[in-house]
Amino acid sequence: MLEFCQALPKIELHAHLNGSIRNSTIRELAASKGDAVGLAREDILKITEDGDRNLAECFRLFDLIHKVTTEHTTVTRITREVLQDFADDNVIYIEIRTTPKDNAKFGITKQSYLDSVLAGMEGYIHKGEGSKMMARLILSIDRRETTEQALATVKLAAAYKTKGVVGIDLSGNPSIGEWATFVPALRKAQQQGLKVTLHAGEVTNSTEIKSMLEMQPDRLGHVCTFTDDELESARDIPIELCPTSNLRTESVKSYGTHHFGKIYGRGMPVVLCTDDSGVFNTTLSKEYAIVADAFSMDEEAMLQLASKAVDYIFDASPNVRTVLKGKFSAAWMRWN
Ligand code: 6MZ
Repeated sequence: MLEFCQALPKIELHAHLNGSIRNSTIRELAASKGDAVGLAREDILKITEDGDRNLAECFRLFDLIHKVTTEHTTVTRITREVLQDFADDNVIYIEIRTTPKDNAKFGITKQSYLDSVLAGMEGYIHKGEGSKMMARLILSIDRRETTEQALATVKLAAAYKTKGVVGIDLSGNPSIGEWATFVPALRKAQQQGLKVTLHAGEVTNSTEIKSMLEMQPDRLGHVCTFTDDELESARDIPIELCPTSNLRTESVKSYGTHHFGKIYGRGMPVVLCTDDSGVFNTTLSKEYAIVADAFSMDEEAMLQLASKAVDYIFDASPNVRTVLKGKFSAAWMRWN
């Protein structure tokens, strides 16, 4: 099944840039500047080892990774490498997401960070010409940020709509930050015609989930703690599910009990994603194979699942959808 999933054309809609960096690149960056930024050998091992880590540990790892991705050239390099890795895994369209960062010490502003990411995406932001994977960008608001910082990210996203930015994401440590802090920016994004996806229910917080659903986001990520009623209220919202991430961060107990089963079983819109392929040592093909195995799904069901994701992308261009649908039609022909 893994081989079949590798050959399958796939769409990735939930992948964080700094969580998707190759381990070899992290090691190389840390070796060249680890001491200067206070990154110890044990820290590098922690980032690159293949073990489970709970959510809190995970966010400590991201802070360590951010210590070595502080230069514009590095940001461009990791973007290029991450996209190459997804393309090599037969991903035909990706919406990569990242948090624009201000870092005065290194001469980085949110805008210059964004420009560096877009430089790494060069060649991938086409509308379907040629055979190369298409890529779009979602700008993340980190739950540590203030209302002003979140608004600054949305302002940037709106200004870069014609350059490949398609939406706004709310992410970061789910145990910190107040929903009310982010509402002005998220509403602004909706007013500006940007799509919105929210990390929802990574930890139990029914009040926040209710407010999130009232906002009518375009997609939701994770939804691990959603009750049956909450899932029913989210019935028409495409859900981004990341099985390995959820298992490794101890948000779900096993693949077999992953809420994919419930969501898919109810016929709700769902897309499989990697979340942080570097940190969790996974690929999108592996996520498909894991789900096929855990829920006894055959090749036809997996092809169907992969094809449906075209309907959930944020890029509104009919041409892009037509090209993607054409690639899935070709895959169906080959399979038959
Ligand atoms: C919530 C997550 C996440 O933005 O620096 N991030 N937020 N839940 C998760 N589940 C494990 N995984 C990653 O990529 C790293 C950032 O993405 C968010 C966190 O804010 C993390 O700092 P960028 O490219």
